[in-house]
Amino acid sequence: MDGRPAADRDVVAQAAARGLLAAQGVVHIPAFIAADAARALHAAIATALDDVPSSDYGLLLNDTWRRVPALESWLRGGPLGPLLTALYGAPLLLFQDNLVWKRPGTGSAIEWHQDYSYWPLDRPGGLTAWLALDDADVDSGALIYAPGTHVLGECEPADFISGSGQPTRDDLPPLDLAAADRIATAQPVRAGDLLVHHPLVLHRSGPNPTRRERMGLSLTAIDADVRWDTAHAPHPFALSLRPDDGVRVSADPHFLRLLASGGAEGSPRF
Ligand SMILES: O=C(O)CCC(=O)C(=O)O
Repeated sequence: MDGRPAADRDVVAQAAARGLLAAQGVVHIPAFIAADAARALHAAIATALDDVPSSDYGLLLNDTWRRVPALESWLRGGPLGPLLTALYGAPLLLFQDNLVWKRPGTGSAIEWHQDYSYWPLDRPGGLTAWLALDDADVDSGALIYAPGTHVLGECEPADFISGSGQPTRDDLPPLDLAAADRIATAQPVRAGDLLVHHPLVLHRSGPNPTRRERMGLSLTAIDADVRWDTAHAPHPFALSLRPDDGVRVSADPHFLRLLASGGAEGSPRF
């Protein structure tokens, strides 16, 4: 304790988190939710998805929140909206989530990539929030970042899953994977921690050959001003929602608003 009132400490912590995000492209927020709450979300997701098959990458699923009521109510009334809005500084909506559940013995890595490469959107406006629903270290597939690489701008898309066939983009600079490897920094987490990263920061994660579970939920929060650009990247929403390019994504009620003030559980914690 530093003797300052709690509200002042929050302001200082928030400024520090924004500074880290701007400088490194990623900020780690330990114990964002209680470990028990993270375990409860893990259990609710596992129960809802018991019929969904895994691959050698584990169980990867888009828009998990639409199948798991406990997750939906956490997103609507929990602390995520307030925190992300405070970090980003403008209204956000939840574009999608991507569950990455690396069960024990998951053999494949997720390769270096920038998240924006896979968004059918006109700009990298927004943040990715990655919620740890298990403890994870580098042996069990924790995220690994190349800090600061968000300032390089958009690079050529990479197949973050081998063979996923991302279209090539000769107009963009190649990813410098050797440089990323040199500065690679693993980010171990405990269940309930949150990582928030810039859509252009390079990151990857290894396999999980351990006997431990490693469930993480990657949440794409986008600026309410971002518009559709389906030529930017292939995405299932292009087929299911058939959006018109140039229109604001926020015009579609399909997407959840991430509110700056949540419910009883919803005050931001830095
Ligand atoms: O959870 C993982 O292993 C990968 C997540 C990821 O690449 C992301 O959140 O953008």
